[in-house]
Amino acid sequence: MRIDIITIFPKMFDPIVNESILKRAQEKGLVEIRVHDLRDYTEEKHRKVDDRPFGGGPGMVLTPQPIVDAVKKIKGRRKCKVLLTCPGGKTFKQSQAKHLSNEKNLVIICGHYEGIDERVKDLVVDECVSIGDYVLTGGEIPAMVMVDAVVRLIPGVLGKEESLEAESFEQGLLEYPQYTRPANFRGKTIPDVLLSGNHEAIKKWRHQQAVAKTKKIRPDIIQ
Ligand code: 6GU
Repeated sequence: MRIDIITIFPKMFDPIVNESILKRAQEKGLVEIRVHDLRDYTEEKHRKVDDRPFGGGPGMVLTPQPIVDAVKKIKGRRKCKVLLTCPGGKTFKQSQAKHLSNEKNLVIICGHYEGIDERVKDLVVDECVSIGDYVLTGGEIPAMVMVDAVVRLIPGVLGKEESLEAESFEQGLLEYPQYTRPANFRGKTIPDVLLSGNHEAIKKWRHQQAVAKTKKIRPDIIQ
């Protein structure tokens, strides 16, 4: 998969995209992530990429020219799915991450300021995506969230140590509680069943725990 990110803060991506599992996925050739500075695409002589909103109001709006030209140039002849981060978009979910992990080419535009010229959406954007019901200063962190969620689902990215099975949201359940050594940590012990060696009983207990936890914390995701 190739992922192109268009942003006015390209440096923000370095520590995320070039570390840990995302770094390894790129080294393995499973994904290529390219970060583009929006200012490199503006025709404005002072590299400006924003302007005041028509009709008045606070803040600045990203102008259409640099974004539309960046997307067209980056896509070239490739077929790409183009996403725009915006707080008013549809909420990003595990199911969308799964769908996106099957795409060959993704382009993510990071929104900013009070917003982005609406015409960009009609001209080059396939989908507007939000990561939740709160307001962030820009679309960079949402873009990183989406890249992380999508890339880890590409076959081969996670080793079997970091298996995709039985994880939160996969079966409409949160994950069961995990414990490791020591069995007694400062007087706090672990459930006996985990020491029983009875794999059936452990499986059953974990499922019960996952259901109880989901009902309590996230009744909305129970299938
Ligand atoms: Cl995609 N952008 C901004 N600015 N804030 C957000 C968001 C996106 N998703 C949740 N909050």
